[in-house]
Amino acid sequence: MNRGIVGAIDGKTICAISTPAGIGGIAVVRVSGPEAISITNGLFSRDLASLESHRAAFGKIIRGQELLDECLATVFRAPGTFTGEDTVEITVHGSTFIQTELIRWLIDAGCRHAGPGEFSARAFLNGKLDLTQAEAVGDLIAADHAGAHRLAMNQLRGNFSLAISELREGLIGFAGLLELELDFAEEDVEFADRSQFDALLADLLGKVGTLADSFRTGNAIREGIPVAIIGAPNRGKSTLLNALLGDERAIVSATAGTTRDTIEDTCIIGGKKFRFIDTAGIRETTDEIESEGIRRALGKAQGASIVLYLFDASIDGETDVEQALEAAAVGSESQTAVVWNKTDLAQPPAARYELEFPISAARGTGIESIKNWLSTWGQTNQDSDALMVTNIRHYEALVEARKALESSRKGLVDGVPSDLVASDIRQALHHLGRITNDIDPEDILDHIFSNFCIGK
Ligand SMILES: Nc1nc2c(ncn2[C@@H]2O[C@H](COP(=O)(O)OP(=O)(O)OP(=O)(O)O)[C@@H](O)[C@H]2O)c(=O)[nH]1
Ligand SMILES: [Mg+2]
Repeated sequence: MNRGIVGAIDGKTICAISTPAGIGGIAVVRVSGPEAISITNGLFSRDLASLESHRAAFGKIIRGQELLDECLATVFRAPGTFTGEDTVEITVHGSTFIQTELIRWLIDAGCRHAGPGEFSARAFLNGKLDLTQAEAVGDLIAADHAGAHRLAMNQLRGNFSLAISELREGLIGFAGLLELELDFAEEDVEFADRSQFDALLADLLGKVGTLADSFRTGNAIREGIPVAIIGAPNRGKSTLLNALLGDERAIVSATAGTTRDTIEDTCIIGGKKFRFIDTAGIRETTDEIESEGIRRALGKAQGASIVLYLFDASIDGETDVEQALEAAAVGSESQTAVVWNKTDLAQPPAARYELEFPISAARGTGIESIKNWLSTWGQTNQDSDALMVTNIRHYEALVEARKALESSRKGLVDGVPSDLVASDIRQALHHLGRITNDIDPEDILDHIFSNFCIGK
């Protein structure tokens, strides 16, 4: 039977290389578990057993007559460690031979090789992190730009968990009163004030809704905010893509219909990652390949957070811009900017839309103002650090909690029996609890930790 990571946690001392695979100046091997200090001690030239917690000792890795490396061993004593167990971090020279040999020596001495995410899973099981924080460790390591880093850090510091537990606490009190009513069902009393309850549910629904709705933005910030560049052929879409990326990524030519497939690439602007998507020029065509390209272009426009719709100032002056935007049926959740290109050849018509950028993609003028505008995307007016949901598991739980809250609110209005309302409230509590600390069935935990890599 396939035992998952959580099921496989056996109280044994584990070891793994925690730095990336390959050669480096140094590498860190982590050992965690009840025998972490004694096992490492058996391979180390100096006495680690007497070393204070959070202290490092410089020494040699030695087995019998065999000298493997000179290294630093840092001792962390339970419970004040990441995993909550005794831990030793051995910093060796980063040769692949030394790293794998050290792991082999540790295993010979009684360690087990850690499973993926097992250090974090142990931290969770020992109550050092709640689930959202354990997940944030993974996100923090994966963050490759400031936006993703800030979201992960916020979550790691427990801000998200705090918001969820506040929501739960609000509900728990009322749930208790409702349950009490059930105990006194014979007497037909109401302990829970219905109008207060309705106000509480309305407030919670607002908060849960805001969090759930932040997923689209939060996820885009983490993965790269999708920006589709669309317009008729030859408007300079590929030239704009290249200008935004600062790279000759796409082929540019005076032939209409140059770009067939969509071309995507990311770059970081103002600490946020953007995923720019250059697309095939939209026009009536009988060419099968081009038609497919146009179909994909329109699809990308619909899935994008931002659409840059390009017009050519030298030929589109009379074009019905509104109709073109409508025909592209840009998704209601995308923000569209009208971009007038080739302003080196002609002046664009007087601005009529909320967002218009006059540019010359070929000369690079106006590109900065597009970038400045992009870098403000996703910022709420009040607080640029507003909590955002970035994890699909959290999003799903919030959506379920919202459903249960809506149903209990409706139940109150319709005067359904208290036990049904109470059952909806319990559902809402269950879904909120799932996000942070409810001990879920093992398979869910396994699913979460198996997305980690070994050594985490
Ligand atoms: N004068 C001028 N020419 C430009 C500008 N931007 C692009 N062009 C030219 O316009 C032509 C079309 O540019 P592309 O970037 O290939 O246009 P596109 O929208 O990607 O075209 P398709 O892929 O065919 O849909 C090329 O000859 C570019 O050099 C500009 O700002 N000024
Ligand atoms: Mg093109």
